[in-house]
Amino acid sequence: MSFSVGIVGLPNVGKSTLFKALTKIPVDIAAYPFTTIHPNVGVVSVPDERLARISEIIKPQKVTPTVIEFIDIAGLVKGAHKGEGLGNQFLAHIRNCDAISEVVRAFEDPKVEHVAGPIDPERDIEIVKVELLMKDLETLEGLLSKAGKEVKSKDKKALKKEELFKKVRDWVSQGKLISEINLNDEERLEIKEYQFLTQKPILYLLNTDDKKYPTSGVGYLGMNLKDEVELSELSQNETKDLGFESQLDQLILACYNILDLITFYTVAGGKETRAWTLKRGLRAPEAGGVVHSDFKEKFIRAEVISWQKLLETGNWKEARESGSLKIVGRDYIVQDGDVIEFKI
Ligand SMILES: Nc1nc2c(ncn2[C@@H]2O[C@H](COP(=O)(O)OP(=O)(O)OP(=O)(O)O)[C@@H](O)[C@H]2O)c(=O)[nH]1
Ligand SMILES: [Mg+2]
Repeated sequence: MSFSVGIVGLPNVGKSTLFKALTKIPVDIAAYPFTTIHPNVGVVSVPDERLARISEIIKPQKVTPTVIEFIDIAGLVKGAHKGEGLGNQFLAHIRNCDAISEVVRAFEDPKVEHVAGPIDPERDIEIVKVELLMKDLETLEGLLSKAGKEVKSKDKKALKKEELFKKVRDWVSQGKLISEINLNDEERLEIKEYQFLTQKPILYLLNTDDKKYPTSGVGYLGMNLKDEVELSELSQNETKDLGFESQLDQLILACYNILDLITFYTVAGGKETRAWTLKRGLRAPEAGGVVHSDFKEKFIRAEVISWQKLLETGNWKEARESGSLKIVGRDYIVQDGDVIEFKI
């Protein structure tokens, strides 16, 4: 299972252009709004210097990076939550994603219509924010009316849940994203199952060729997607001379980071070095489950070494013999960069 990032934004801002640059999948890109109707789905390898370094010493037959999924979703417009434009359907697609990468248009081009009027990134961000909030509000009202019925049966748990829904509803109706509301861990977990749109982490991507915008900041990257897609069609040799540095890797890693993911590695007895993705804070059997369902169910113990330590010792056998491999049990919390061998 991979984690997914939904590419979200107004029509004609460059969402499919980004998707194509990332995945190389030939999708429809055109200068009219609502070119994309059904979502495009593709997976992208996560760039990983550490995997390359580990592979240099293990020398496996095969090297497999971990992946992240991108979903190019139909453009949304003001009033989408009430059915404007392509309406509500795309909101369901956003619901299924783990994070959002919002493409914001800052490029000027008279040939490419902008449905909201003149170029104005801040206004566009606000439009999308309001739509996502309105959708969450609608979901919360639905949950509250359902909870109201359950509360009549005087169930303590139901009562507590209703209180939580009310608290969240009040904040959302004041324009606060659910990810920004001050909730404790228990509350956060409690509402997680409802997959609220504004509880998902967001990375803003400003699509611009204007040097007045900085290329990165907190929660945002600036890049020119038209250049990126053109560059992605060239071979490595051709791009070398252009002196253009792609920022796609930076974008993939930024998405990885907002999802709070870590990477661990397996070496399969030297046959294949492979990177895997795990939610931060999970334990060894869960990591095993990512590799193979048996590794979770029949987990006994695991041998673990950090990737740096493995490089220092030189190879797996050496690491074992010198006592650098740690033997860990079910409770071990997997760390970013661990190289693991599961024992079942
Ligand atoms: N000048 C310029 N044009 C761009 C840039 N990025 C995308 N475009 C053009 O803008 C138009 C729309 O791009 P798409 O990638 O199809 O936009 P979209 O957001 O997927 O649009 P919808 O699917 O309709 O919601 C195309 O003609 C692209 O070539 C850019 O950075 N500069
Ligand atoms: Mg599109």
